[in-house]
Amino acid sequence: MEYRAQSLEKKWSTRWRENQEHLVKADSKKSKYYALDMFPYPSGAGLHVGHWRGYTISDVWSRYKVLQGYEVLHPMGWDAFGLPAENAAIKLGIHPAVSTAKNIANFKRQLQEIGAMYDWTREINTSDPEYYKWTQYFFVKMFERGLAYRKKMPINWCPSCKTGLANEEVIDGTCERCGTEVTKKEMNQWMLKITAYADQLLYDLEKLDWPEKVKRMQSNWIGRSEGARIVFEVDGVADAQIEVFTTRPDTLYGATYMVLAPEHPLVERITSTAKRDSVEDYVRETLKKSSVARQVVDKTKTGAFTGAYALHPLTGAKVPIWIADYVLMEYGTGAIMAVPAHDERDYEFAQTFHLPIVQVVAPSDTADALAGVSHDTDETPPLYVGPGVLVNSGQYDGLTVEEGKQAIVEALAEKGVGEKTVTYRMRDWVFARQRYWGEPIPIIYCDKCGTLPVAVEDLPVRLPDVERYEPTGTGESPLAAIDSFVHTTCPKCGGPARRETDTMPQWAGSSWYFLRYPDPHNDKAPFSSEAVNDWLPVDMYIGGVEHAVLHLLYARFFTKVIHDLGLIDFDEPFQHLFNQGMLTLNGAKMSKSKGNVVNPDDIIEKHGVDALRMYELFVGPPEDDAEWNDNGLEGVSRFLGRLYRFFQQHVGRTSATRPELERLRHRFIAQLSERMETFRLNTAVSAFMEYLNALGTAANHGGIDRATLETLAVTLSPFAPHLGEELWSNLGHETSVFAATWPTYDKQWLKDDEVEVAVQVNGKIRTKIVISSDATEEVAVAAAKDHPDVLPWLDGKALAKAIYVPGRLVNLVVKG
Ligand code: ANZ
Ligand code: ZN
Repeated sequence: MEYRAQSLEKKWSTRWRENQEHLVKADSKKSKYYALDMFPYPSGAGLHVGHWRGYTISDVWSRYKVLQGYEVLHPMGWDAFGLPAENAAIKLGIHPAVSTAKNIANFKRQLQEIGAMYDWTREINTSDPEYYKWTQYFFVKMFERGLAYRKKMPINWCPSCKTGLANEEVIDGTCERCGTEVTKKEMNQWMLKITAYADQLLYDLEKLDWPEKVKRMQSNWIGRSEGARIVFEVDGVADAQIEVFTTRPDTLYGATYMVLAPEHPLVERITSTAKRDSVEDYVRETLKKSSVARQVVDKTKTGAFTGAYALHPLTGAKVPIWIADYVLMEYGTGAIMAVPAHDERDYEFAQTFHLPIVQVVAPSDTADALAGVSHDTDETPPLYVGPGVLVNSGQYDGLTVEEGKQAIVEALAEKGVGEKTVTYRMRDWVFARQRYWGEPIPIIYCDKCGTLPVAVEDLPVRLPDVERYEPTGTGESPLAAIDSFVHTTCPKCGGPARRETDTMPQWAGSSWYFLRYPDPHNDKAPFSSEAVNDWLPVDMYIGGVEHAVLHLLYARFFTKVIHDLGLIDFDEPFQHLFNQGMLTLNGAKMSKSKGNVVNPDDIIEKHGVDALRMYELFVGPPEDDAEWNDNGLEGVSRFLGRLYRFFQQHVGRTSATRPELERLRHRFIAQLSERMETFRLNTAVSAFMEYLNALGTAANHGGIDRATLETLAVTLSPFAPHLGEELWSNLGHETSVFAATWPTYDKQWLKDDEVEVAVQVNGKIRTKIVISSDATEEVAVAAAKDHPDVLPWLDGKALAKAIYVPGRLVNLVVKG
C-alpha cells in the first residue's frame, strides 16, 4: 500500500516506450492540436528544475488536450548550432559536433525522464545536414526573391566573440552572448530584408493570442513612425540638400536649427573652413560611442556648429546646421530639423548652445492670447509637447496640430520639397557570422558570373572539418582557411569560383523548425505542404519571455516569406503564446554560473517524477516568477502518497453512488476544468488537494463510489501521468488512461449550495432551517437543536435520538 514512486514510474515509462504510446497518428480522424515547446539549446550544463517548468506546463497541457479528444503533436528537438559549443571547442579542442551530440544525449535522457509525451521519432537537430539543407534552401529562395542581399555597412561587432551581431543581439550596447561592449565595424554582410515585412509583422500582431507585453515589445521593436520627409537647401553649397524625417511637420515654423548625425555624408562638404577642426574632433569622439550611450535622454547635450546654414523651405530663413551625437545615422534620414520648443532633446540642446527657441504650438485655451506674441521676447518659452493649435506659423496659425501636419505637408509637396512618409526603427537582419559552428551560407562567387546561389540539388553545403575553430579576427570565418571548402566551380560557367565562408546566425534554424515536425524525414522538400497545413499554426507555444523579439520575430518573418513562396496557407506560426515565469532560489534566477541550481535528477531519486511535475505547477501562477521551496515539494509528494493510499483503500470495495459524492465530484470537475481553461495550473493542483480532503470526510458516511475513483484517475493523469496510469489500471482498465475522456459535469450539481430542511420534534414539524447541502449529520442536528423555535420543545427533556435525512429533515426524539 506504500506509494513507491520510482518503481511505479519506471513501470509505466517502460510500458509507454514499448507500446509506442506517444507516436502521433497523422492520419487520425480526430481534430489536430499542436502544442510546442521552444526547443532548447543543448548546453553542457544540462537541465535544472527551472527549465522543467515550461516543459511540465506544456506536457500537462498536451495530455489534457489528448483527454479532450484531440490528436496532439507534441514534439521536441535541438537548436544545436551556436556559439557556446564553438567556444567550448576552442577551449577544450573538442569538435562542436561531438560536444553537441553528448549534450543532446544528456538533455534527451532528462526530458524522457520527465514523462513527457514527446514523439521522439520526430526529433529535429538544426545542425544535422538533413535539416540545415533546408535552412540553406530557404536562404536560396530568399536570395532569388531579393530578400537576401549583400551590403557593405558598419555592423555591430563583438570584439570578444569576434563576430558581427544583429541589432536584436545587442542588449543595452553589449553582446547578448558574452556581455562585451559592442563596437562598429565596416564589413560586407549578408542581410535579410525583414523590413519588407515590417507592416505585416506589425499589423498581424492583432491576430495573435499572445501576452500583451510581448506584442508591445515587438511593436516597439518594429517602431513604425508616420511623418514626413522635408528637404532643406544648404545656403551657398550647390546641390547640397538635407533631407530630414520628422513626425511633427506641423512644427516646421519652429525649426530654429538643423542637426546632422556626425557620420552624415554631407558633413564634410558643408563644413566651413573655420569650423573644420572642431567638427572633425567631434566626429572622432562620436565614433567611439555606442548608439545606446548616444540615445540616453537626459545626458548632457554635445555638438559642433558646421558654419553652414540651411534655408527654411517655407520662409527662406537661414537656419544654422549643427552636428550632434543625439542624432543617429541609422534612423530616418540621419538628419533632423530641430524644434526646441516642442522636443525635449532639442530643448536641452538649444539651451546648452543658446539657440533660439520659438513656440509654434500652444494648448488650445491659451492660443488666442499667444497668437499675437512675437518671437523676440527675452523670455524662453517652456517646453510643450502636448496637443493644441499652431501659433507663430504664418498662414497656418489657428490650425490644430493634425490640421497643421496635413496643410504644411501639402504645401511642401506642391513645391516638391516634402512628402508624407513612414519610418521604421527595425533594420534589415544582419544574417552572417564569421564563425564556424553554423549553417554555411550557400553562395558562390565567380569572377565572370558574379554572385550565385548554390543549386538546390547541390544542397546541403556541408560544414567541413576544421582543425582550428578560432575566428580569425580579421572578419573572416575559420572556413576561409580551408582551401578545399573555399575553392569550387561556378554553377553557371563551370569555371573556378569561391564559396562564401560566413555562416548563418544562431537564429536561422529556429526560424522554421516548427514547420518541420509534421514531416520531419522528408528528403525531397523542407516539408509536405499538406502535412504542415494540417497541423499549423501551432495552437499553443510555450517558452521563455526572453525570446520576445529575437526568435519570435524571426520565426514570424520566415513564416510570412514561406507563405509568400506558396508553401503554406497561413502566415502566422504561433496562434497562442504562453511565457512561463522563472524559478528562483533565494530570490535569484537559477543558473549554473550562479551555482544555485536544483538538479532534477536528485529530486526524482527522492520523490519521483510525478511529485516534481506537480510541484512545478503548484509553486505559483505559471506566468509569474516563483521561488523554489523544498518544503513545498515535500508537501506535494506527501499529498500524492495520501491520494495513492486513499485509492487503494477504496478501490477493492467501492460503494454505491450517492448524492453527496456526486455533488462533490461534479463540483470538482467544474472547478478543475475552469482552472485548466484559464491556465491557472497552480490552483488546479490545489483543487485536487481540496477534493481529497472532502472525500476523506465523505468516505466515513458510506464509502467511495467507482465514479469518484475514475474521475480522480483520469483528471490526475495530465499532472501525474505515471500515477494516473497506475490508478486507472487499479480500476481494472487494460488500456491507457489517455484513451479515456476528460470528464464533464452536470450543472445541476453546482446550484443549491444550501437547502431548507424541516425540523421535527417527536414527529411534529416545529420549524425549518437552512443549512449547507453537504452538511454532515452532526452539523444538521446541532443547527436544529439550537434553533429558537425548537429550544422550548427540548426544554427540560433528554434527547434520546436524532435522525438526519440529508437535504430533507432532522427528526429529534425526546423523552421526559
Ligand atoms: C521635428 C520635431 C518636432 C520632432 C517636435 C519631434 C518633435 P520617432 O517617434 O521615434 O519616429 N529624429 C528623426 N530622425 C532622428 C535621428 N536619426 N536621430 C535622432 N532623432 C531623430 O521620432 C521621430 C522624431 O525624432 C523626429 O521628429 C525627429 O524630431 C527625431 F516637436 O522632427 B522630430
Ligand atoms: Zn561563373
